[in-house]
Amino acid sequence: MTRYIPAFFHSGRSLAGMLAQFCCDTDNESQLWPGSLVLNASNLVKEKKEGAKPRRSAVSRHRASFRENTITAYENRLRHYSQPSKVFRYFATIKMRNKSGRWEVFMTPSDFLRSIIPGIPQPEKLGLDKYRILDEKAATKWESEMLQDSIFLKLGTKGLLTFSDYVLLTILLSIPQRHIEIGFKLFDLNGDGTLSIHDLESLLLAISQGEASAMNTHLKNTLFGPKLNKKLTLAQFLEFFHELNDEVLNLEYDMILKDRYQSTNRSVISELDFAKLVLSFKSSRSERHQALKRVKEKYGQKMQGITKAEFIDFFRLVKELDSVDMALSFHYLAGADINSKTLRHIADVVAGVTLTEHLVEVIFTIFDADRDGVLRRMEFIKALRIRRRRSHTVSHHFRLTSALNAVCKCAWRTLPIRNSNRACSPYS
Ligand SMILES: [Ca+2]
Ligand SMILES: [Ca+2]
Repeated sequence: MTRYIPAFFHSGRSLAGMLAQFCCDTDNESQLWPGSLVLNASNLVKEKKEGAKPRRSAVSRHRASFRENTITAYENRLRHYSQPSKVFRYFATIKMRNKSGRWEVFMTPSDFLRSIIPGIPQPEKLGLDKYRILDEKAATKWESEMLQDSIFLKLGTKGLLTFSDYVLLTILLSIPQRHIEIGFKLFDLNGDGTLSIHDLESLLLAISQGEASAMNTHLKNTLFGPKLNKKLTLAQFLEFFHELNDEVLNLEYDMILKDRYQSTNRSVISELDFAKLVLSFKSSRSERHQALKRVKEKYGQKMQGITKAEFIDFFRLVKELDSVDMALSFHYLAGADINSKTLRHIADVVAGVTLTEHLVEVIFTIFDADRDGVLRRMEFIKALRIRRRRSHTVSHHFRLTSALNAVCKCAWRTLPIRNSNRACSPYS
């Protein structure tokens, strides 16, 4: 029965949104697209300001909070379990004509961040398949909220992301550097140390099982030049990879600050909010509850906060979780306990990050359930492994094994014994 509750609230939310729109909107144009907001150049600025308005409700505070918690839980599950195309359709907020004149859905950088950060609510009226429709004039006037040097602006002139961009970025944010290096070598089929746009296309088609194409991404011009004839070296790709990861972590921190503490002007996020974020996909409710209780007891009254630098260092460590797991298992095999000193040492050696004493203390408060100062490996790794995925995208729907199969198929087809020089496509 409980599994129908989110669907019920989601329907209620959509219905309420539509009713409100029909009752309040005097602009006839908006009725052309039921359930969507139609923007023209004159009301674009107003809508931009209203877009991120927090949810309001006339019902009692308790019911409003229950409703918001239910929607937040639903959105977190959607981020984690739904098909990438559905996640994209839920969090994307812009629909406009593309260069060939066809209507296409786009994500703004903020939409993209909301799609990967658990607990950040999607604005009202902009849920599944609900978009702001930009007419041609509004599309030309639309401006991204990103800073000039943002990596998102390099992806397209206005930082708008297509579905293929979304898939590619999600993959790049989910996998560790070591996997990028291996993938790069696997798809460098002629072995010259560079990737062409066609190699990247094969990689993306294979990983996304045909759902995303490098040809549809704005990223192709950034990586391969306007004529798409540039060859991409591993060093260039890694530079882009690090720049993207650092900027997204920076923006993620700022977005959490803005969402949680807009009224208080606080400059650091609390230990409790950090713990909620880290444990957002933890399957055991009671363990999550106990962990949050420990954090609340310890930092509820004397909050120091998690700085942006600590936040970025922690998630850099999470990204290298496979190597951390291996290092931890060596320690366990050797009979050594994982205390705070060992964890700091592993973080330094494996991910090149220096965890502050305060951050290590917070990590132990979250994960050390029996409070004996020693970390249980599997609990620590399991919870963070789920968090690292960013979304369900890479882990379940886009299988790296598909990519490896594609490489094997290509290698088989190009074997000299088969005496065939035909072009290799993983899907032919
Ligand atoms: Ca090559
Ligand atoms: Ca323990």
